[in-house]
Amino acid sequence: MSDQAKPLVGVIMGSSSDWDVMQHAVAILKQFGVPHEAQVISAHRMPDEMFAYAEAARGRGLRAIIAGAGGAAHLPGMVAAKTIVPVLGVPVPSRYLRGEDSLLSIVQMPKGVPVSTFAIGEAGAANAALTAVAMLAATDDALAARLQEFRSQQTAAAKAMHLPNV
Ligand code: RP5
Repeated sequence: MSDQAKPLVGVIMGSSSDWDVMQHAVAILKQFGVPHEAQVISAHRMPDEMFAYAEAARGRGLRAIIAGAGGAAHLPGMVAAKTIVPVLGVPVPSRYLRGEDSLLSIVQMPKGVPVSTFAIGEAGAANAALTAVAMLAATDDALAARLQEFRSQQTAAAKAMHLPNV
């Protein structure tokens, strides 16, 4: 899957089973009109393709890579090892450890090769995309205005919240 313009953000995931979570990153990128692409690249089942993707990323114009994986989630770290494009890691909930394994696998990168790590699941996927938007907004005033409006809408919604009488 890819947006029509040259992608600025790559969304990759270790399996199609990660899509339920990772679709929330793609939804944000669509909402903000950020050119993007999304595909399955598995660290342990497609290692050659993973390295090729990472090696080509900067030359293709990608400004951020959002990488989601579950379990022994080495995809974000291994991609980060092969590119200086910022990697935003999303821990996908796993079957037995509910994503705590994914989180620890992604967040505990040794010093020198960073992976920015987000919350487990849907919130992490959406926030990784919002961070990519913020990174791009640093040099795109129109995108910055859309991001500010997005935040203002959340503020207004929170201010309008009412609790039931107790
Ligand atoms: C990881 O293994 C994927 O990121 C996924 O979260 C997990 C399970 O993959 P499937 O067995 O569902 O393909 O590589």
